[in-house]
Formats: sequence, structure tokens, C-alpha cells
Amino acid sequence: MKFRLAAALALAGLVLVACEGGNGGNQIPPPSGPLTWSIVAGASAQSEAVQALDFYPNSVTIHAGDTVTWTNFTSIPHTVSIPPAGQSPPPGRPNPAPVGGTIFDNSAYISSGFLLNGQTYAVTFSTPGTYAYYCMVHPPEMNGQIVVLPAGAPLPTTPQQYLTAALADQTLDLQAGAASIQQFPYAPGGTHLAAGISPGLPGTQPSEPTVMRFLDDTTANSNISVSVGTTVTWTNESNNVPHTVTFPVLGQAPPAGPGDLVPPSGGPAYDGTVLTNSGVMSPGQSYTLTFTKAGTYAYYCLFHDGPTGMIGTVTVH
Ligand SMILES: [Cu+2]
Repeated sequence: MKFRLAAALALAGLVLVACEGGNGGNQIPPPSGPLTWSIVAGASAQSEAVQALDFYPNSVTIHAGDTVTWTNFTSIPHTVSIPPAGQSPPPGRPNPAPVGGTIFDNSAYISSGFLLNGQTYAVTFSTPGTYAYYCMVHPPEMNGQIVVLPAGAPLPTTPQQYLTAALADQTLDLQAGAASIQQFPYAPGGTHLAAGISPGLPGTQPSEPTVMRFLDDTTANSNISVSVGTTVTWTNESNNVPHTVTFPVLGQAPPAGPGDLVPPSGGPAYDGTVLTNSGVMSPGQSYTLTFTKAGTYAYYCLFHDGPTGMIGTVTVH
């Protein structure tokens, strides 16, 4: 039944085209319907240690009526949040739940909520215009743009060209992230560690790549060994994301994140008996702890200790 209806509509279309073709040519234009365009939200490498905080491709030009799908293949959440042109997304904590429907017509804000682990978000753009969109989890660096042209207008780039450029851009960002580990600014194997790192280090423009690891050297080693009484310092050497340094009571799991909802706790020393938490460490901020009792202590970033694996150990002997 559906097939017959479709065939009938197609036939009617042919008749219409034939009637409109004033000079009797028998060329029939190729069928042109709405297209679907694919964008990747974020990318990762090295067991998610290196994360690229961007949309690939970053700017896509489509026709009104086309659909864009975003997919996040990483395990850290991203959102696709689209305010009407010229407006900002709502302030405050990122909303994990979707807002609005699947059509964007420039009249109201819509958002995917949290996407992760292969989840997809599809939006049909009905109205010509230029629309900036944002990941609410990773401001300010993670944003993109959709340019919607009237149906039938020439498009500058084919889907295949976008795919090629997107893969190249993603590769460059992930390579730059991995290379930033070489910028580790302290003596390797010492008592000053990095809680995350990114190209350019703190004080530079937020970069798109970031390394979600505790680092004690230029190999992303997260496990150190010190003697009783040693003071260890961590500095967030990224320019783009917050981290925490959190030691739970020995043998216990860390508190559930995200890190900005768990208050700082504990004192300047740690012996395994009290939850000891830096609180949010913004880019450039440091945290110092003295270890007073022998043992092996696991510690966690409460933003990134899930599948991203931002976990280290301090062995005190
Ligand atoms: Cu972290």
C-alpha cells in the first residue's frame, strides 16, 4: 500500500515536471529531498585520556528542511544546545535532560541534554539563518555553527568533503592533545604533579584538546611513591577544564560527582582516615597535601573518574 502510494506520488511528480518543462525537453531533474548531515560531538584517544572538545565538522551549511545528527562516541557528556539566533543558552548548570523537540525553527531554545557513549541527537532545521550552538558542559571552547540556506540554494560543501575535513581536524586536535603531555612543566618523577594538561598550559586561550590524567612525568604516569612526611602538590595544567584531587577514606569509593557538587574537605595532611577533597581546581589552581602514614592511596578527579579514568595512586612508604 505504501509502495503504491509512493509510486503514485512519484508519477504525479513526473507529470508535473513534464507539464512545467515549457520547451518539451525530456530531461528530468534528479530527485532532491531533505538531506541528513552528520556531526561528531567530541572525540577521544588513548583510552579516553585525550579528549577533543569540539564539533567535527565545526560549521555546516545545509538547506532548510535538512536534518543534522550529532553523535558523541566518547564517555564524557556533551550537549548540543541551540538558542535562537543572537541569543545565549540559559545560564546555570548544564541540564542533562533534553529541552524542546526535534525541529529548530529559530523561535525557541532546544537542547539535546547529555549525549555520551554513542548517543545521537537529530534536529531538523526549518528556517534559513545562521545558528551558533554550544556544549553546555564545556564552555567556552566547545561550540559550532549551522548555516541554513533556503531550499534549492547552492551548497558550498558536499557531505563527503565535510567528512574528510572533519577527520583531519579531529586527528590534529587529538595529536595536539597527546603532544601536550610533553609540556609537563615539573621535574619528572618528583612531588609536583599535573592534574590534567592541555596545549599551551594555563593562561593561554582555551584549547580544544585536553588530557584527563594526573601526570607525574611526560608519559602520563599517575602513580607515585613517596616517603612518609612528603608534601605533594597538584596543579591543573589545562587551560580549559576543571579537575579535583580527591582522596576517599582508605578502601572506600570516592563520593559521586560531578566535582563541583562535592565540597572541599579534609585538612592539609592525609593519613587515609578522612575524605580529603580539593574542591574544584580551575585551570592554573594548585592543591597541596602532606602524607603522614604509610599505605597505598587511590585518588580521583570527581569530574573525570568514570570511564575516562582520571585516577591515580600515591604509595607512601
Ligand atoms: Cu578531571
